[in-house]
This record gives sequence, C-alpha cells and structure tokens, in this order.
Amino acid sequence: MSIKIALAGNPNSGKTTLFNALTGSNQFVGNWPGVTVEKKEGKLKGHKDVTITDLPGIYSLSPYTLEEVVARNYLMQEKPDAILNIVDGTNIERNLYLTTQLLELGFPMVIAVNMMDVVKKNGDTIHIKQLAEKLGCTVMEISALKGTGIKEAAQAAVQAATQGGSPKYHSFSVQVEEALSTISARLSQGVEEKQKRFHAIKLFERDKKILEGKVSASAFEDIISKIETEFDDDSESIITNERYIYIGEIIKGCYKKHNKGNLSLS
Ligand code: BGO
Repeated sequence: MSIKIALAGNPNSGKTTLFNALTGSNQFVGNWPGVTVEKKEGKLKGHKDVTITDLPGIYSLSPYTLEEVVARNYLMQEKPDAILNIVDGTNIERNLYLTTQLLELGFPMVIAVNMMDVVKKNGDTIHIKQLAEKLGCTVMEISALKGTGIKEAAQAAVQAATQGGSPKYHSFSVQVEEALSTISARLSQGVEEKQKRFHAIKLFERDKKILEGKVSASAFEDIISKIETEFDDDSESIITNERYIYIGEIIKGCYKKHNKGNLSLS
C-alpha cells in the first residue's frame, strides 16, 4: 500500500531541514504543474511505500500568493493520506493560523512542534498534551536540526494516514456557523463531504479561486452580506478575527513564556 504524506508549514519553520532529515538522498526535485515553484518529493527513510511531498512554505490557505494556491490545489486535488504540519515552537501563535486552516481540510493530521531545542533553551514551556487535546490531533515535539523526535513524528503521520478519519475543527460564532451550514448544504455532490467545511469557509470569505467556474461569485451573496451587516465587518475579517481569538485561547492554556512569569499571548 502506498501512502502520501504532505509536509506543510510556514516559511522558516524548519520544513526543509525536516524534509531532508526524513528523506535523506531519496528525493526527486521538479516543478509544480504550470508554475516555476520548486516541487520536492521523497521517500521516507526505511519506508519505500511512504512518499513525502514538501509543500511550499505558506502562512495561510488563502488565494493571494502562488505558493498558497499551489499548496491548497495539491491538498484539494491530490488528497494526501495525512498532513504533517510543522510548526515553529518559538513562533507558535502565528504558526497556528495555518494549522487551524489545515485542520478544516478534513485530512488526518499530525503536528510537529519544531525548534523545541530553542524553546527549552529559552526556558519557555509548551504543554504538548494540552495542545493536542485542544486541537484534536496528535502533537509531537521535535528538533529538526538536532534530529530529535523526528522519526516518531513521521511514524505518527504514517499511523494517522493508515487509520484515516477526520480531525476535529473549531467552531466559529453561532451566526457564522449557521451561514457555513447553509453554504455547505448548497454545495453540490462534486465536493467531497469532508471537504465541504473548508469550501464553505472559503466561499464565505468570497474566495474567487475556490470552485472556480463551478459556482457563481454571487451564489452566496445573500448569506454573506446578512452576516456582514450584523457584524459591521467584511466576511474575511470576521473569519480572521474569530480564528485569532480561538488561537489566543489555545495559547493561553498551552504556552508559558519563561521571562514573563505569566501566561503570554506573544
Ligand atoms: C539557518 N532548531 C534550531 N535551533 N534551528 C532549526 C531547527 C531546529 O529544530 N530546525 C530548523 N532550524 P529551514 P524552511 C540558519 O539556515 O529548514 C533552522 O524555510 C542560518 N543559515 O537550520 O530552512 C535551520 O524550509 C544561519 O537556519 O526552514 C535554518 O521552513 C544562522 O531554522 C532555519 C542561523 O530552517 C530555517 C540559522 C545560513
């Protein structure tokens, strides 16, 4: 059985270091179809049947940069068996912005919190178990540079891929959730059930590249503008704000900065 694992993370999160450590010289380099963004794939060391695809480094799954579009098209079209999301532990709040969006795609996912050598050296604490409970998926601590925890993280991703299932995702406010359900219900059978939520969020954000040509831009305008009037804000900002509030809550319970002596949001 062949297994496809997508490696996703922010630029500078240590993705290349992890990819190289996991695949060694077993890599193939090319370009993503139609664009000059480099595509790297490799076999997981000791697992001929496991292919790791290194996605471009991105901060979000929005449609604004070529890298974001390449990454999300791959995820939606190729449908990996699992995502290995590398997160920079020294910059965890910012990195979780992408993580929350990846979870909404509905694929099995493992989070590898990287740079743990630096986090520990700084005397900071990340409560990995609580983070896993809050995010509803496996979270492992690693140092890609030192090679610690990486085999275990890869093994966890292989296990998640084999087991299947969807991770949990966070709920937005009641009004937004209602709008997402309505949009979701109106999506055709062309969209796989577990990917409906991601599509509904993107359509709510007026993402023009999602379902391009299949859904008219104005199809959900009535639902979206009703919420915008209620919140006095545009739909994309509503989603972004609610996402950051959720991430702030996670950080409060799971991250402690040494020199602050109290729980930190930064
Ligand atoms: C430089 N721990 C530590 N301490 N550093 C790490 C870890 C880790 O676990 N993982 C990665 N790094 P990329 P993207 C560098 O290149 O893999 C470091 O963009 C330097 N370079 O070594 O490239 C890694 O693919 C000069 O650092 O990330 C790299 O996601 C001085 O994080 C950087 C200091 O890793 C980004 C660091 C000339």
